[in-house]
Amino acid sequence: MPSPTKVAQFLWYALYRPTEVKHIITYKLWRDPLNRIDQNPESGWDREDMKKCWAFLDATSRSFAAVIHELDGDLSRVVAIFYLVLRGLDTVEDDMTIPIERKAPILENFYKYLEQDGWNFQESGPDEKDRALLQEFQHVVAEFKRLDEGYRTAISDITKKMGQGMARYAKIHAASGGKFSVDTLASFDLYCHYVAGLVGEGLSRLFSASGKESIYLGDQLTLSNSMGLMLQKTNILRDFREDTDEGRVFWPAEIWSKYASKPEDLYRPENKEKALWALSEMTVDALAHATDALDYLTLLSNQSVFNFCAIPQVMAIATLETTFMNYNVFHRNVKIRKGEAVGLILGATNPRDVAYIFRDYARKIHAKARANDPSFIKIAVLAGRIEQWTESRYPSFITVGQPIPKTSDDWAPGMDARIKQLPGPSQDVLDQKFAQQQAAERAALPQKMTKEDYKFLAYVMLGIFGLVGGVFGLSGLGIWYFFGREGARWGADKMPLRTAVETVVATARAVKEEL
Ligand code: D61
Ligand code: MG
Repeated sequence: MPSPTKVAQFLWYALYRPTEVKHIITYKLWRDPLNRIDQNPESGWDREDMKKCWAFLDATSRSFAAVIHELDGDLSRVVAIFYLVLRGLDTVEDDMTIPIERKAPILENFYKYLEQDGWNFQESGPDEKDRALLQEFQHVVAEFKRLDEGYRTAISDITKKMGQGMARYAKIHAASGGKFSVDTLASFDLYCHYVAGLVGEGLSRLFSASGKESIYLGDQLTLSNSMGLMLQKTNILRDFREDTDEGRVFWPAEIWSKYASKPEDLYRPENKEKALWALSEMTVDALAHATDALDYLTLLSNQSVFNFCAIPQVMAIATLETTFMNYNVFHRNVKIRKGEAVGLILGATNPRDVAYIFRDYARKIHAKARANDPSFIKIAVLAGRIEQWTESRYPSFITVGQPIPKTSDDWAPGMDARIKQLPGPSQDVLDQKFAQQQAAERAALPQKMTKEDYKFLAYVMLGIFGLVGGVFGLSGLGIWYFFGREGARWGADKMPLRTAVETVVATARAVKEEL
């Protein structure tokens, strides 16, 4: 039974965010998962080791477990193992109780432990949240060994590279006296490449190896890297307070040192505006990967892989929007609302809708930017870049279910003015159009004479005959009158017509001679 305060809170939520509450209800009642591991014969659900691994996945991953469960075929199991291997590695990296002399070699050799039957690790600090995973890591090793060779090499390669990168940064951190390790933006990119960009690279290789995605996806290193960087940079931005409280600073010094002499100074109320400008710079740095992420998503063809990749990305951009210009980031954990998250899960199903989600959040970020923010122009440019990406691939003047305007000639009043700027139709198209017009006109003519038409024709003919008959009749009457009757008057008898003519001619001659 939910408590009265919970019920009241929910009613309040329903009143102020009805769409989000609708999403929660839709999600709970109607959304069927694409796949369920307990119904997927390739999930390894029937093996003890794998059952343990599935339990570890749910225990260690708050955000990725659900989407990994829904991957098609063997991918759910392969990606779950990949996740657990790297989560184990990361648990060593994050553990501040392990001295660097011990930590660095464990990180560097971690990929070798994947080949050692029964390997596990008992030295995690007591407060390490995922220490149980390392304590029983032999189950992950056992399942890793059951994977096909193609999968194993991808996971092993990535674990090796990530371990080396983590060791390198852990050493820098230790040498700095345990304060921070990332100075420049370039170094920040490299750190994020090691811990998250490589995950993107590994996942792309696993997708290719599964045959469910193009074999070329595994070679898309830049785009895969950006997928990871967008997620990792958003996490680092959001977790500023939590991380600094634990004595680790992931924000690059190049950013925070412009606004404070030590990161903790950003908490102080008198530095509020400076803190927000530092946050803006972090937002710019993360948002710069957004269009790469959109590009990556357009390359995918499997629905379960798409959901798996797209959902974390839309969560990230939504997080960037909630944290932007939000001073709470410096005091507590800022999270997106549940209804918002659920709405994103329901909506992120295809590249076009994901692009629209990105565009809408980019607009909100842009709208929140202040003109006195040193990053103001950069924010505007990045928002514009997302806007342009979306508009050029999914033009707003093309409507689903309508014919696609191809030439300036397809424009009609009420349509988008940009259609007028399309190239004009070719001569062939014009000729074809003309022929069509003619055919249409011909087809529009009446095919049979009606009664009315015959009546009209009859009147016209009657008129013509009447006229012609009248002319002939009158001429005949004239001739008869002049020659017939006059002749009779001139002579004794009725004069024949020929004599009449001869008489006229003779008379004319006589007159001429007379003159
Ligand atoms: C598509 C789909 C998911 C993707 C992707 C592409 C590209 C990259 C990533 C996921 C990885 C993004 C990592 C973002 C979260 N950051 C962390 O968890 C930090 O640890 C980084 C090192 C371990 C990475 C383990 C991992 C994470 C997600 C995965 C995965 C492996 C394998 C498959 C799928 C997703 C962060 O952890 C803090 C924490 O312990 O909570 C840290 O230590 O900085
Ligand atoms: Mg870590």
